[in-house]
Amino acid sequence: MTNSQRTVLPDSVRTNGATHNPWWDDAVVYQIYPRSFQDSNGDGMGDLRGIERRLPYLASLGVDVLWLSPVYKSPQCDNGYDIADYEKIDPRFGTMADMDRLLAAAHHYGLRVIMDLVVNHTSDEHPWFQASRDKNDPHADWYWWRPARPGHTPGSPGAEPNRWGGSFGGSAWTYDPRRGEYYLHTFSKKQPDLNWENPQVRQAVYRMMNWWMDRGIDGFRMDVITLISKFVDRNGRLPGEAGSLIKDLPAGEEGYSSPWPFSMDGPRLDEYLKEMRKAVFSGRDGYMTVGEGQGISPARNAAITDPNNHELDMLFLFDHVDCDQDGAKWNIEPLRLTRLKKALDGEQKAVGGKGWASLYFDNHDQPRSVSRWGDDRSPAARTRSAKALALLMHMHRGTPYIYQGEELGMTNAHFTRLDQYRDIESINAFHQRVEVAHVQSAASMMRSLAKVGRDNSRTPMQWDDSTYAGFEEADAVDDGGKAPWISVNPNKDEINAEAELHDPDSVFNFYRRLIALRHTDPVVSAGDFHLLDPSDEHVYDFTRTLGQSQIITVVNVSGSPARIPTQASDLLRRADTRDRDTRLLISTDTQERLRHGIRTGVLDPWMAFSLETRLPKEA
Ligand code: TEU
Repeated sequence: MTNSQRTVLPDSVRTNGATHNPWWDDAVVYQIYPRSFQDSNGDGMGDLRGIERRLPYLASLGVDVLWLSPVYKSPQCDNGYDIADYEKIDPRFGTMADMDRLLAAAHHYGLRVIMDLVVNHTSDEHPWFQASRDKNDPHADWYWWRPARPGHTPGSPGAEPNRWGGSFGGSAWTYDPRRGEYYLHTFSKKQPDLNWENPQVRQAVYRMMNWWMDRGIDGFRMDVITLISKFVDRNGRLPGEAGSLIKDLPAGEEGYSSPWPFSMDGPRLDEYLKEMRKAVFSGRDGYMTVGEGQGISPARNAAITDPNNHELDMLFLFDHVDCDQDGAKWNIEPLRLTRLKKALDGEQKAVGGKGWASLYFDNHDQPRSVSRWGDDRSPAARTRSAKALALLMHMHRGTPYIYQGEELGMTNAHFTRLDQYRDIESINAFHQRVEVAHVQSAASMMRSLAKVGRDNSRTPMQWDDSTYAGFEEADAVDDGGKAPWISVNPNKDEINAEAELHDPDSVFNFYRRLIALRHTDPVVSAGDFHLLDPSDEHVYDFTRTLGQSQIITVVNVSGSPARIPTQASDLLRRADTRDRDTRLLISTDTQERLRHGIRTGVLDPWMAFSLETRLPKEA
């Protein structure tokens, strides 16, 4: 889309006047997981040259911003979320020259590029951490080092400074014999947490961020940024440490206590974010920042993203993607739509006045939404449910994020053996829960992994129906290359970009229309959100209103026919009386089918639509 076709709204309408002309108020972001996107050299791993090759595809989809998951130098224990050098590109992905080329080429297509910023932790192979292992080095205090629990032999079980568990299994503490102390790692032992209390750490991070901004990137997606400030007592002790004034939580089913309540949205988070804003972004224009928002309530999101507070442009909240979990990540329940409504409504309402929302279902940590909350068991149900979920999400107010392949309706991997998984979280969780803590049987854990394991969204992008789905050439492998690092989903024969580009009814073309709508219809980007019928378990319905214009969105989030709930049916009836002022914006079905549904009050399975109407002026 050229800029001239875009609707430019006055400040008072864009984000309710709270932000001055943010360019991103009608933008759509596309997340690339580089190792699974496009391999250009036959080593089985996607790379920067591969991304460059696919820019025309991304431009034709119509997105505005590319978010690249980490491509920095890394031992890849967590697929790059363990960085050993922030200013180098990992050779698996290419070179810094490739990065510069990609940036220039993306900008040429009018696409901005934001990088993943992983600064809650580094790799244990980062020179900062290596230096920190020496108590006399200037970096000695750059990480969370603690002595063994008094009265225990360092390195022996039970000698850890507190009972915290790491997100990827086992204790959150690892003993380093060289230093004679433990270091904290919220994630794996190869991902030590940086000590943000130390101003030198913060300055080093800001320097590095400026270095990237000066190179021409357009902002950052900030990994677990809400974990950088941890709760410590007035003596600097973490909860549960010997002598600490704060207790840690009791141990959970896997034998460890959770650090999260004490590390999410900690006491100095606002201070750090403001400091970062000033040190990196003051005097810059045309950038965007989005933080991963673990532990951020909708109200806190409104404050952090309120432009007057100078922290972040937006955050990813978790309420809506966590709404089918019963306690642990691995205990998944079938979706109850009223819970999803409550979560999304809470997120939307809180930023009705000030602040901003991110809109997403899928990313590299989530399973594929079409398999999770849609229906991937037949091609027809898959296509319909993928569109229904897309329409539901994209008609909200905020910035939508599309994760690679979501625009094709790509599904979960449906792996059946543990050796098909690559993700450290999934593999460690299996061992921890099945073999160590015995909280789940092997069969039940395999079911959990198939539902919510992160590899579900990490299988290679499906470009065509060739052996490796166009992610990689089969010839390259025959010529001594390596097969893709993770198996290609066999459904590439049916689900692939090549087929969908030419099919006007494809999921891809549906996404294209949703994106264009956001660019051209100010009600989609700026209209106020209002949830209708919060207690209906089958149909998700809401309005967006801007001046006299109103969009009514109704989605049957089920594979059975569903009755249009009362509030929506009222509004539809009234819109019908103004039929010259009412038009269909987008729908999963033909006009005829849709009219039939509205007339009878019963929607087909996964039927979804948005109508726009003009409200009569109040007398
Ligand atoms: O994720 C942080 C996070 O807490 C989760 O979403 C995580 O993926 C896990 O599934 C919780 O069960 C971020 C990154 O997005 C993720 O890929 C990294 O593994 C993690 O941080 C560590 O950097």
